[in-house]
Amino acid sequence: METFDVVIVGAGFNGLYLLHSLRNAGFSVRLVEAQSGLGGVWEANRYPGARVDSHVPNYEYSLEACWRDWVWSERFPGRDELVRYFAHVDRVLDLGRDIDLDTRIEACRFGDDGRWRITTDTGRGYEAPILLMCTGFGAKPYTPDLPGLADFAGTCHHTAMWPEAGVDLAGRRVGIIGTGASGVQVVQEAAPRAEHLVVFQRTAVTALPMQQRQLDAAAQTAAKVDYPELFKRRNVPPGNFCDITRLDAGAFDVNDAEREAVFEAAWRKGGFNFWIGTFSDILLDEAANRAAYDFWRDKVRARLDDPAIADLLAPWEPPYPFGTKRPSLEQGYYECFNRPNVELVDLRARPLERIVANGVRTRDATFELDVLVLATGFDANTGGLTAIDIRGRDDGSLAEAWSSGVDTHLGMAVAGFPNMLMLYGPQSATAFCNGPTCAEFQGDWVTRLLEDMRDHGHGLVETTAEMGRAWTAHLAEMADTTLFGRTDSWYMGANIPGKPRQLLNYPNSDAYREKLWSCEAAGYEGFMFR
Ligand code: N01
Repeated sequence: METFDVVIVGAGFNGLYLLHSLRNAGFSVRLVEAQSGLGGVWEANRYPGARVDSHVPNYEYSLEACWRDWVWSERFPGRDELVRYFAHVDRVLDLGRDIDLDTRIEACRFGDDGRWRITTDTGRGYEAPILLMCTGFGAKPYTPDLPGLADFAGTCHHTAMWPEAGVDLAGRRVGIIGTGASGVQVVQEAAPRAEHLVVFQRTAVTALPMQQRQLDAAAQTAAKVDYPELFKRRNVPPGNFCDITRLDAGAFDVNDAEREAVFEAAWRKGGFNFWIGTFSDILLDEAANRAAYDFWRDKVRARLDDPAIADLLAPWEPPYPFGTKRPSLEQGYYECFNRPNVELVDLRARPLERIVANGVRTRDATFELDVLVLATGFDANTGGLTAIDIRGRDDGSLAEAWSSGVDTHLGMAVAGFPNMLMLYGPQSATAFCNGPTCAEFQGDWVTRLLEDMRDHGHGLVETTAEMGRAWTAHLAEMADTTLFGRTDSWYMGANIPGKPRQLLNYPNSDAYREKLWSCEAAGYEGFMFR
């Protein structure tokens, strides 16, 4: 076994930042990654149209070495550009020498000697006192148990397991199951290419206009004088974007005309502005939420030619409180349904009965397909962690510990699993925080914690079951006091049959960061050291 101070699992934003930061702090570190390249979900999600939903310059590291010579071509960069960004980060921070790619971790076992032993599918093994899990929120794609799926004779892929060589959609009969962010993006690519496209929708997505645009390199370079200040803003309330702020007022603290004007301005800015950049109570108060939904609905319906299709894509009554499923960003998604070659199937009225060799059979029809795309999402937050056989004290399994629900302290530590910390993990701010922002403040926090342990000669850090229960109760209260608890979303674990229903992401990144900082200021409250 190769020995290090720290083993990091996963080469996305979190793992790479930690590698850089811990190496600078003098620790010996090895980062292990199952895929052949860096970038985590960006390496894996190579389906047509894959693109980030956070605009430049939010979705990148604040390290000057990384942004100084990097120029983006679009306001919302596509997947290939993001992969190139990770290669750039690798180069400027010289990360690769401490990374093992193509190495899937199969098991991590904590021994009585206070060290983790890590085994992989290549036969390579690692040993370290500290294990940092940076598997991200979307490491485990979810394929529903669709009857007959194995019988399909055409080409079938999950969006997160798309073949590197791509799939030719031109002139073919394409079916897409799922209308979350991945589904929306594939629909936009498939509609103009396919001979016929069938979109199987179970729940309407409340997609927001991306307002994509090309970026001018000279203007971007000039804007960099402000980057240090902008990046500081990501850590100042409200929110974690450097340039999205919301009003310190509720939707009904203003008159109708003022409310419309605020909604309209956010709509025009695009991206997440309409989700998190209007009034303070949109995700808390039913009436405020309904006002946002109605504005969204009317905007979308105006773009659709057929009122029957509009009833399915933008129903008069909200299918769930607006914004409690993560809004996808779209570029012409709704107009795709005005095309003669695109058909929308409402799976609630026409349930899917079986996948057959030549297509998809619903209660009333068979849709003949050459290509079937499964845009059915992820076993989010926990799936990437429980897929690894992680064993803590007394050989206790993490998957078993979480079988009836997740308990963590601050979304970072689990009782019974000493010296293991999770970044961007379940019950932390995760998907309610811009990825790189969270990677940096959690990564800095972990680095300071490990330095503190080293300074005090501690070899062991762990939390208690009591702290885990308290954090879970705190999140349950947040689910109740916001509108999130009402929706069957992956935020709630509710997209996976049988998964315990609980709020898995802390829905306020400012409050979450404060919790981390106050824990640290109180001598790492809730953690025990030896
Ligand atoms: O997955 P999802 P996703 N029969 O879980 C449907 C990030 N992301 O990959 O809503 C029929 O959102 C399911 O239907 P329903 C982003 O954070 C970001 O699209 O459960 N349908 C839903 O429509 C995002 O939120 C970007 O009724 C079934 C869809 O599949 C997250 O990843 C791009 C079904 C799953 O939607 C996940 O997005 C892509 C079944 N049995 C992803 N099971 C960007 O940055 C599931 N569905 C832009």
